[in-house]
Formats: sequence, structure tokens, C-alpha cells
Amino acid sequence: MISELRDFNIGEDKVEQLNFLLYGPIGAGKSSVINTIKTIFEERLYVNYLAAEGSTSQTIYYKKCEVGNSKDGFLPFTFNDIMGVEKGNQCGVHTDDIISTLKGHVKEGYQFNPNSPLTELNLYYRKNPSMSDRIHCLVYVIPADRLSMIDEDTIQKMQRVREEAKRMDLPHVIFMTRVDVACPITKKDLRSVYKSKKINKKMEECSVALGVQKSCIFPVKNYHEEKDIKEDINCLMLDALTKIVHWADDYVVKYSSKLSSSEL
Ligand SMILES: Nc1nc2c(ncn2[C@@H]2O[C@H](COP(=O)(O)OP(=O)(O)OP(=O)(O)O)[C@@H](O)[C@H]2O)c(=O)[nH]1
Ligand SMILES: [Mg+2]
Repeated sequence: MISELRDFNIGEDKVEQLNFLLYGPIGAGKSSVINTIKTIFEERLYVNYLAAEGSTSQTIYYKKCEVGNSKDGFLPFTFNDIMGVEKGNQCGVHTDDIISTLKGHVKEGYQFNPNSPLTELNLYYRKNPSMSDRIHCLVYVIPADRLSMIDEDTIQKMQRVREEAKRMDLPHVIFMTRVDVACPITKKDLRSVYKSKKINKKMEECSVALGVQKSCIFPVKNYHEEKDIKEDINCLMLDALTKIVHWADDYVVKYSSKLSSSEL
């Protein structure tokens, strides 16, 4: 799976990397997903210095994360980390900013402002994004153990983004993190994740809450306190990655010729 992903050929020459946006409540594990992916492909543990059980988002800048290095080359995909969603109008990432991000309007380094969305006047606003600037797959990151704690307002914000993704025909999936915290059997043996009734129930709840079909929900575990590389963690994440890379590629191929501006 690693070599297949490393050598993945995007179906459209003009697009060099497939862009994924990680989106979800604060502390859901968005930054940890990136660290897990970097750990898998770069074969050394990445830790999240900022990962903390805070009440406000630890990630405030829009950051595009490449996987790999200049010596061995970069992988044909990027993961974009953003601030978490929170309830209320003044908290967390603004829903309009997420939609602008999906369309490729937000430049890297932009500091999200919960009070007001990015406008065309801002230096970080890209007026005419190309297919390469756009997001090619939206990845919701939802913590399995805190599903019931996500408030209605946050769910509604995420649903609004999903409606927009649907309108754009953009693939959207869920990475359900912290499965080890949610289920003791899974914690003991990650291989039993798909056999766990508890996890299955959580996947169903996620599916109902966000309207994402179950085949697009991937239970994953992130590296967080491990001291070594674990094959089970890698396999689960790589299986999810392989699927979403193909779906993102399908989107790029389908819309590259049709897209001339941000009309999508
Ligand atoms: N046990 C366990 N802990 C996890 C997992 N994923 C993330 N964590 C922990 O959950 C906490 C939050 O993770 P982050 O990656 O910082 O979450 P985030 O979504 O980036 O949070 P913000 O940027 O603040 O919105 C950290 O303490 C992580 O170590 C997982 O799969 N299992
Ligand atoms: Mg983060």
C-alpha cells in the first residue's frame, strides 16, 4: 500500500498533488492524523507538540502539509490542517471560510478569524483558483469517544459544509479517530476494530449525524503515545488513504476539463 500510494499517478497532468482538507471539532485529532500519515511514510515518529486537551483550537493557521522530504521526494498528496469547529458564531473556524477553502480561495498562512470570514480584499484571498488550488476530498475528523458530546450547533455547521460539498460533487468521508479510547477491545487489539459492536454503533451514529454513508466512514487510530512504529496502526490508516486517494483522483479527472473558474 505504501509503494502504491507513493507512486500514485494522478489522472490529470496539470494537478501534481491531491489536496485533502481535514475538518472537525476541536481536539478531534486532525493534526494527529497528519502526524500519523507522516510517521507512516517517513518511517519515524512524528509527535504533535501542540496536541493538547485544550478547550480552544490549537491550530489557528491554514497549513498545507506535504508528506516526504526533498531528498526522497514528496508524495502526490497534501493534507490541509485547519482550526477546529466550535459552537457559536464567534468561536472556531468560520463555516464560510471552510467553503472558501474547498474552492481554493484561501492561501496558506491565513490566520482564521472566528469573527469574520475571509473576503476578497484580504491578502490571503486567491481570486482565481485553479484545480490544483482546490480541495479534492473533504475529510471529516470525528472522535469516536466524544461523538455524543458534539453539540447541535457544531453538527449543524458541519452539515452546512457537507451540503456545499454535495453541491460541488466533492467526495467527503469521515475519519473516526480515537477508536482505542472508545472501545477497550479495540485498544487491546486494533485488528478487531471492524468486529467491534461498539465501533460499529459509533459509525452508524456518525453516519446519521452527518449524512455520510457507512462505506465512507473509516475508523482509524493515530499515533499518540507509542514509542515505535506499529503495523496495525499503519494498515488501518493506509487502507483508508488508498480509498480516498482514488476518490479524490476521480474528482480531479471528472472536473478538470469542466472547470474554468470557481463556479463549481
Ligand atoms: N488515544 C488516542 N488519542 C488520540 C488519537 N488521535 C488524537 N489523539 C489525542 O487527542 C488529542 C487531540 O488531538 P489533535 O490532533 O491535537 O486534535 P486537533 O483536531 O488537531 O485539535 P485542534 O487543532 O485543537 O482543533 C491529543 O491529545 C492527541 O494525542 C487516537 O487515535 N487515539
Ligand atoms: Mg490541530
